[in-house]
Amino acid sequence: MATPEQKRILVTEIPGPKSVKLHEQRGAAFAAGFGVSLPIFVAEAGGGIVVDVDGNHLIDLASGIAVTSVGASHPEVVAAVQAQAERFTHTCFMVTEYESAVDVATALNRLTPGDHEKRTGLFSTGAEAVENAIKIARSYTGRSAVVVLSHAYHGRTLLTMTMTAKNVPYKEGFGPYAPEIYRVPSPYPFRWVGDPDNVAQEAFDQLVDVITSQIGAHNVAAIVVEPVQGEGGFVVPPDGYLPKVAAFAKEHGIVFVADEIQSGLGRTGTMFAVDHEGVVPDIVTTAKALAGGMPLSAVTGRAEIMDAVAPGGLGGTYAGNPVACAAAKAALEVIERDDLPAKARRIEQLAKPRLEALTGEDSWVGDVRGRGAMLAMEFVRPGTTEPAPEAAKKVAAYANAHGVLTLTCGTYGNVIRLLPPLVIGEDLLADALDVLEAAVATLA
Ligand code: PLZ
Repeated sequence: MATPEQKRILVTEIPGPKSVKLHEQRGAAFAAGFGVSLPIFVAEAGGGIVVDVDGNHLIDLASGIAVTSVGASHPEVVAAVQAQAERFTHTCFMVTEYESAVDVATALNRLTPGDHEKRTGLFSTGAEAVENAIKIARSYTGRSAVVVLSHAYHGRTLLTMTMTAKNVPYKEGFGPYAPEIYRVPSPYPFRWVGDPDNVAQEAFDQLVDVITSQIGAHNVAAIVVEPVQGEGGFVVPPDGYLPKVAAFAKEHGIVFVADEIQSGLGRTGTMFAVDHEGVVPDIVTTAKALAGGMPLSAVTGRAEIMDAVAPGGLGGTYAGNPVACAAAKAALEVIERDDLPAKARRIEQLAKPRLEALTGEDSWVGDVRGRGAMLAMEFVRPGTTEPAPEAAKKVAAYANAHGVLTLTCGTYGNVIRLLPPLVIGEDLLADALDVLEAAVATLA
């Protein structure tokens, strides 16, 4: 099947009649606990386009939440998946081995920051990668406390849900939560209550204070940060914060974990978001873009930390599934060969000035931020920092109705994020931005 025509085409209302019918059927079959951003049913997708069952072509500013950086049907990923599926779909890496898993591990050891000796473990989901990073850090340090940030998102399993900051919808009703998780303020410039010119230092001081006075640095196994916070609102830490935290962790024998599941593998314009400041984490978690749409995640870290867990201590039936590994080899090849980090920088160059032009004293767009192809607008009541989730919803609804698939995020639900496939065409991106501008104009 060829890549769909790279053009926004609306042939029905969004959602169209076929999608509406399928969505009704879904309600009778599928658990209600799963939300949906836009109830259209997909027939095919690729490049910067998602085609629904009614034949509408929507511009994809979601990438399945930062997964399909190479597009949702990249020919090389598709071919690799097909070829591997014909050979074998599964053996379980803990039962018998296959070469592609070692190849993916070797590639991640090379691509992640730092030239120290590394090891990688492969899993299936992002949450599993974060859980295993914690298991490894605890095993290595013999300590139990884990420090995370406000506005953090790390997953939906018991441990990672506990590490996630936002109550509704992620945690409500699911307690009791896992023990030994401590939270420190995120350096969120737009919402910082202290000195706006000193956010990095003040946030770092608060981290040190919480760790020293409430936990004891010698009890902390890991500090886990998203180098650009994802679900929490695309919060970019001000320069200096991450290097300070990394240095503090090093000084106290704490494992510094960068959760690059959303921000990694080219998304922010560098291979990893920590690369913007030359920070070298002890452990990096990856998933999402890693396998071009197939479920695969990884924990990559210093050899001495990773190998602290004895054989048998890590694993999972599907951990490092061979079809997913074949897809990852192809996706990583495309990301490197086609220099997708450069594409992300180009997306920033094209999109950010246009989004920034939407801000202003009487504008509902209070802040525009992000790096590379991980960009966001935060909506507030004009002239204040009071969150305006209704404005974000209105803009998203307008964009969706006009054939642009957008996602909201943020602790207050008032952020619209742009996560296009890194391979999106420039005309398509420009068209999507026209629609977003028109959407914001409806708020005035
Ligand atoms: N860490 C930084 O962004 C997943 C969540 C979607 P999984 N983000 C999308 C939802 O509402 O469930 C994510 C992330 C960061 C960890 C994860 C978890 O990855 O593959 O969803 O488990």
